[in-house]
Amino acid sequence: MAVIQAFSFFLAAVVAQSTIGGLSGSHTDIPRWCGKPYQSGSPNYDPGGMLKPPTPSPTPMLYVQIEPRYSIYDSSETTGEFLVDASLSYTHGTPYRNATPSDDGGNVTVPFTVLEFDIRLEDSDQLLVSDGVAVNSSNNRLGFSFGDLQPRLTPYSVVLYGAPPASYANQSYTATTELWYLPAKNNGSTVKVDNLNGGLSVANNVSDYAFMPILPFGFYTSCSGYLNYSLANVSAYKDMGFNAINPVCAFADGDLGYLFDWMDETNLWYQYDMRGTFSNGLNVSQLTEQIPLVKDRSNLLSWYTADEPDGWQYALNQTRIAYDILKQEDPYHPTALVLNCDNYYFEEYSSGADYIMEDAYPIGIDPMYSRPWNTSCNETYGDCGCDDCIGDLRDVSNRLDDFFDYQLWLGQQEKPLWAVLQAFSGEGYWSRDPTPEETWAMMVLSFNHGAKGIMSWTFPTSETLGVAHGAMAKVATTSPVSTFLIGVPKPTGFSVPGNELLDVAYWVLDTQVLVGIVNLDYVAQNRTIVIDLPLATSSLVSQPWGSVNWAVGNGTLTAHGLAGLTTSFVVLDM
Ligand SMILES: *[C@@H]1O[C@H](CO)[C@@H](O)[C@H](O)[C@H]1NC(C)=O
Ligand SMILES: *[C@@H]1O[C@H](CO)[C@@H](O)[C@H](O)[C@H]1NC(C)=O
Ligand SMILES: *[C@@H]1O[C@H](CO)[C@@H](O)[C@H](O)[C@H]1NC(C)=O
Ligand SMILES: *[C@@H]1O[C@H](CO)[C@@H](O)[C@H](O)[C@H]1NC(C)=O
Ligand SMILES: *[C@@H]1O[C@H](CO)[C@@H](O)[C@H](O)[C@H]1NC(C)=O
Ligand SMILES: *[C@@H]1O[C@H](CO)[C@@H](O)[C@H](O)[C@H]1NC(C)=O
Ligand SMILES: *[C@@H]1O[C@H](CO)[C@@H](O)[C@H](O)[C@H]1NC(C)=O
Ligand SMILES: *[C@@H]1O[C@H](CO)[C@@H](O)[C@H](O)[C@H]1NC(C)=O
Ligand SMILES: *[C@@H]1O[C@H](CO)[C@@H](O)[C@H](O)[C@H]1NC(C)=O
Ligand SMILES: *[C@@H]1O[C@H](CO)[C@@H](O)[C@H](O)[C@H]1NC(C)=O
Ligand SMILES: *[C@@H]1O[C@H](CO)[C@@H](O)[C@H](O)[C@H]1NC(C)=O
Ligand SMILES: CC(=O)N[C@H]1CO[C@H](CO)[C@@H](O)[C@@H]1O
Repeated sequence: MAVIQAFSFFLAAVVAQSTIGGLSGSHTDIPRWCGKPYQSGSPNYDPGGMLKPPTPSPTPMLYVQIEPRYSIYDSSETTGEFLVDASLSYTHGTPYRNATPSDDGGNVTVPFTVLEFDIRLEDSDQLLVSDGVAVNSSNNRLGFSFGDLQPRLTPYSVVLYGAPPASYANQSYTATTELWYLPAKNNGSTVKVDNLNGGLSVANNVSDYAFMPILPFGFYTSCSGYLNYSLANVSAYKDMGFNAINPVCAFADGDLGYLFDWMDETNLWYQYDMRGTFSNGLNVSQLTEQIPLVKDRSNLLSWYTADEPDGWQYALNQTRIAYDILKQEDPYHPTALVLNCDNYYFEEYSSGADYIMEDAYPIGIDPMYSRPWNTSCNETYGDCGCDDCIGDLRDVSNRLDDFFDYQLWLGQQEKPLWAVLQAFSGEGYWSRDPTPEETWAMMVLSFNHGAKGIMSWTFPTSETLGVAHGAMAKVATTSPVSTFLIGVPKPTGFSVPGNELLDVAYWVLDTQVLVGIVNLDYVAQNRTIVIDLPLATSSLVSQPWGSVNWAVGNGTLTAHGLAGLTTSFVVLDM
């Protein structure tokens, strides 16, 4: 995180010796962040590790993918779902011909518009689903029953065999995935990732082990400067509106059981932070020691392994090694990490996470010139505190967009993204704190660009920023807003012609739509602003966030003037 980055000169040298392997070989002795030399006088060179969009093929391919709706199921559940994609893609998949022999002897061809398939357990060949989906459709939900499937602590391998319907069809497609069907627990917690909508679903003693969807919202929080004092401090944090926390301490730091007991007692969901202990180089003995101390606690939300592994240039396999150990020792919880770099070995580092966090901190930086190190910053050189940033609120949404693009380029099933927002300043890079208005703008931008959780750096922050975060947390984690944010796969963003500084996105659920609006202009506009929604709408239901005097027409939102940095969430009937 930021605080550690200040010491990156000292530590990078240590890291270089102990853990770097295979990274741009001969430059490992130069202090670097995100692979870029940042000390004045260091030579400039290509840091490597940069993803580029794949070259499109001239004709579309059929890209068939399958994954379970939830990262895990347990034996308290009798039915599950698979998500099946049959997308036409110019970058991934296998050859597709939009013609398939007809059933009528095979001489005549008909268009290939439906993919029929069986989904089976690989080992036993047991049939789970037999169905079909339209070619070029995605996120199709296919229900199935667990029947007499044995719950177990290892995943089942699942395979999909697909083809056009006709019996003479000569095109075929396969896709594989893993299905976890675990014995239900009656202690601790069980947490699953919703692979369709991106939220988490949690079960523990408070819910009587029933799964409840949550949108996690909170802070990385100091243990020695706040959490270790009292249960009252933990309750006070929760009462501010937060449902989640990342205490920046671990059992390896001392006997902190009482502190985790307090969070269990208040039902505050924690990311268990092993930034300093998940791996000493590639020695994982501290990781394996900590797992049994934490895995059966009632508010364990997730395992947090690497803090900015890309910034530190940890060994490329380090996050995945920890991930595999965690899955084996505790399949009941997801694993997360935060990436600090814009585009540095994204695939390798993110392979160790079930959801990926980004921490672009744009407020008060000089994106062109590194004040702490007296160098310029560009794509290959320098550390300006926010990698490849423009020093604008949109650095946050750009980073989320980039991480979604990288996953698309890699042909991966999308992992949820969370935003780590700036609630601090200093360390030479950041000349000031964000204001509350900038904070809310970064939050709505994050949601508008698909973030499914917020975990800001760091608490205690200023009283003003603590209150600002709590105010949004109360709205974003409760209905109606949370119902949309984690009840829909991804918001649809669109631009408003003539108002390029408006960031607008919407989420449709049944007969209502949530619209998120951010005015990125710092200056008030004294003119009529009309947002044309690409949907028919009838009336305003509520404005859970903001106080814009919106007039609602059929498919339009109209405001006579907007204050600088206005943010608003409105719910409309369709
Ligand atoms: C991980 O990478 C390091 C450095 O590249 C290498 O020495 C080590 O053998 C790798 N470990 C595994 C388990 O692949
Ligand atoms: C980036 O900055 C370094 C150091 O000033 C310089 O050598 C290099 O040419 C610059 N690269 C680009 C792409 O501007
Ligand atoms: C298919 O074509 C072959 C050769 O042209 C022909 O002999 C056969 O009768 C045709 N079958 C049908 C069902 O039209
Ligand atoms: C496939 O669907 C996408 C959008 O979902 C659309 O943009 C594209 O044109 C479709 N491709 C074909 C070949 O129909
Ligand atoms: C599949 O069948 C079509 C029509 O009968 C034929 O043109 C095509 O070459 C065949 N493709 C393969 C891969 O056999
Ligand atoms: C929690 O339950 C699991 C099995 O359901 C059991 O293996 C484990 O020992 C229990 N842990 C505690 C701390 O009771
Ligand atoms: C919390 O930790 C700090 C730093 O280690 C220590 O000074 C303080 O006494 C601790 N507070 C309590 C109540 O344990
Ligand atoms: C849940 O269990 C924790 C201990 O793990 C306990 O502190 C808490 O009071 C329990 N909550 C309820 C509602 O039973
Ligand atoms: C791994 O680290 C632990 C301390 O965390 C140390 O006791 C142990 O000797 C190390 N193992 C190896 C093989 O270096
Ligand atoms: C905004 O515009 C209206 C009409 O053009 C004008 O009457 C009003 O004084 C303006 N307000 C500000 C704050 O400029
Ligand atoms: C709203 O607009 C849509 C077209 O955008 C139209 O189809 C619909 O009939 C309109 N509804 C009303 C109530 O005017
Ligand atoms: C919000 C809150 O209760 N903060 C308290 C945390 O603990 C310290 C030390 O006891 C108090 O000074 C804070 O007021």
